[in-house]
Amino acid sequence: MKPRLLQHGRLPEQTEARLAEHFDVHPFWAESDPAAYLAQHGGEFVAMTTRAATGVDATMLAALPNLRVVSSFGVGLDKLDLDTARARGIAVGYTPDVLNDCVADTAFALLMDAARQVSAADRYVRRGAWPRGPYPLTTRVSGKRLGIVGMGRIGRVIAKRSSGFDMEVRYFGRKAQDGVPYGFEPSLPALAEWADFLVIAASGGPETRHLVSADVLKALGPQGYLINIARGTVVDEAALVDALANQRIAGAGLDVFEDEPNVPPALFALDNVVLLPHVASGTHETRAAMAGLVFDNLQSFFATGAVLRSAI
Ligand code: 8YV
Repeated sequence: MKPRLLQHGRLPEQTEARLAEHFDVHPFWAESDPAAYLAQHGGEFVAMTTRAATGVDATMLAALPNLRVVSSFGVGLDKLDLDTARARGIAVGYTPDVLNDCVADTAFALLMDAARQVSAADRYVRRGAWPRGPYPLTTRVSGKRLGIVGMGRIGRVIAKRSSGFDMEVRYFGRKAQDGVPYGFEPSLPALAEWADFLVIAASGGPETRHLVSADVLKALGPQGYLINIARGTVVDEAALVDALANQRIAGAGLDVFEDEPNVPPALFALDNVVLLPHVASGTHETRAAMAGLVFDNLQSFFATGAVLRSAI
């Protein structure tokens, strides 16, 4: 008999087909009354899939008394109740590393766009403004100072990308990392003051909530740019909107927001901010690799008792 699996959130089509071959899958994302369904059927499930942005909270875990394994699509753990999973001996798999390159690429796309105003200049051409005069000058990227908040797997790849732009790199985090050839700055305001570009690559969750405060933005200053490919919660979004609207920082490139998919409307009219709909890992290649790992984590769990990439 195939193990019963609760699918929380859609996955790429081929992965859903592959899961259906090996598991007795219930498409929970299609339920009109999810709580009522879980109250009646929660005890049937031994496995579940979810997505980093969807997660699984304490209430849902309590409604799944026989759950043995969660396999999450994504690297973020801020929406997964790992403490409850650990206490109950539930294995949790996730998909780190396979997305590092594309997320770092997107950080650089945002950085280049914010500084050189690629999107704003494109809008300028499209609205027929060019014949009325040249586009204003923008800001050089090469040779500038890059501050990275969170020198983890993704932060390291962003730092590596920056060597092609001859940038000097320093970073802030919980502690200095062994084997990292960049300067550690133990104070975030000091890093922001030093940096021309401050890139957020830290995990989300309560520990990093509003780490980038109004004071940090003030330290970044009117010549500084903020790039966020991590989680919207790491930045005090109201303070960021205010800083952008009043040119207290030069600009920003944002892939993530505090209340996705809702973006503060005050940002829509501003040309000094580039807005993306949380797509940093969204390439065919990377999403296929992430989906493959969602499946492989489950298969490994049922073959060996352990997921390949454990979040716990
Ligand atoms: C995913 C992400 O697109 O991996 C993560 O944590 O934020 C993205 O790669 C998304 O969260 C999957 O639901």
